Amino acid sequence: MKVQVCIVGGGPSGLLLSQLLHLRGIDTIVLEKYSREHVLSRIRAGVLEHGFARLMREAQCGERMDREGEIHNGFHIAHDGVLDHVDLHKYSGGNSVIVYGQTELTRDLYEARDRLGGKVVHNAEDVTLHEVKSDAPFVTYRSGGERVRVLCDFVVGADGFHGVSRQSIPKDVLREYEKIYPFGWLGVLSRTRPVSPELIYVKHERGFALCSMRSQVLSRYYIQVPLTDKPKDWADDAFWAELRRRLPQEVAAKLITGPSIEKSIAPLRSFVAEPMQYGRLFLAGDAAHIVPPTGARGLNSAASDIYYLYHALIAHYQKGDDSGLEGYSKKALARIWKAQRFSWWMTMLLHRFPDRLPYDDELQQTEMNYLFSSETALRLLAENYVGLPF
Ligand code: RFL
Ligand code: PHB
Repeated sequence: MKVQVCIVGGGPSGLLLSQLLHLRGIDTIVLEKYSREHVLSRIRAGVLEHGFARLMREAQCGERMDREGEIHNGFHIAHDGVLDHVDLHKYSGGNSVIVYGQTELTRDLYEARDRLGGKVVHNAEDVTLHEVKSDAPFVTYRSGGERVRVLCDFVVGADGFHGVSRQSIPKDVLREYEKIYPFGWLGVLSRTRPVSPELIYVKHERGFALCSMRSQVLSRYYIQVPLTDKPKDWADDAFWAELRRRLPQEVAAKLITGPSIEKSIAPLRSFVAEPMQYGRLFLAGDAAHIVPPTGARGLNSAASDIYYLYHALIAHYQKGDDSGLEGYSKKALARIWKAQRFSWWMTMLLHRFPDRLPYDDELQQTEMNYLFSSETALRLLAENYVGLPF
């Protein structure tokens, strides 16, 4: 089989790129390791920045997002028993974010790929990248016992943090930066009315908590837990009791609880791989970088990679201009490091660190007090949270 661009990974990054390229007449294939049901069972991002939403519309996939997604003009930070407000709209110069789940967004992308007859292979086993440094790269995979070879001009590695693409870059070329935080987030999805119309990020002496949502009837809550905890250690009642303890009283009093329909623990990690290009292989999204979810930047950072790569590939095929492809890694990384900085900052501001010094506590408290005493500080927070331009 021969295509122009072979995309490894059928998560949001891979599907969005394939849809955008297809609409501009560029032939792609998406190779996904798991079934569609499995990909759609993962509960991940909930907050989209307007740049991501714009790309979804450009990909002709924004209709349901615009109909069912909720525009949020602000969020709260609870700390020291008070509930402070961050007015995103006011402090970012009129911007906002959209609350729309990654699961639904991925479903929309799959349906759009189906409508256009896009090639998406599920349960692609043993995907292997070959000769990416040459002018004739190819990718092989197994499907139903048969070995398939895909010849292509370019390979895009959009196969997430645990994928094969990044590992196909030789160790002496790749530089990896990593920071592991000493805790995880235990997340619960429940068919209940959210406790607040806007998200609430909570800094508490027992640990961080977050009240989020997918819709007015579907809530998503998180609490910070030790990395040694497992979801089965947390019965629903224990989760709700711990969440309640971390919320300001007036919020806890309004919390509606119910059975969990999903419960999982995500470790918190910051990670960047450089460069994001090796020969004809281009990395995008979680395959190249990870942020702790605190600043809601992960999927949104994937969006800028896809935007740069999409435009670079169009310029290559339509104008024979390779400057975008050559500059991709540098351009993408410049924005990625800003998202890294912001996610690290929000994580440090809101979590309880087991090995902290009294000095660290004082700094964290000062940072919080400063934030809500300075319009300049709120502006910095708001412009990063709604998404820096790309
Ligand atoms: P994905 O979603 O991991 O998709 C990669 C796909 O590649 C497949 N794959 C392979 N395919 C073929 N061969 C192989 N060898 C393969 N290995 C893997 C996988 O099966 C998968 O389908 O990466 P992508 O597309 O780059 O998307 C990134 C986002 O998923 C991620 O950044 C966000 O979910 C992060 N994130 C958030 N981001 C936001 O922007 N806003 C948020 O509010 C937000 N909340 C979150 C989050 C992530 C979380 N977790 C669980 C890590 C909340 C949480 C709890
Ligand atoms: C979510 O709803 O899953 C969510 C929202 C905001 C974050 C992280 C996760 O910062």
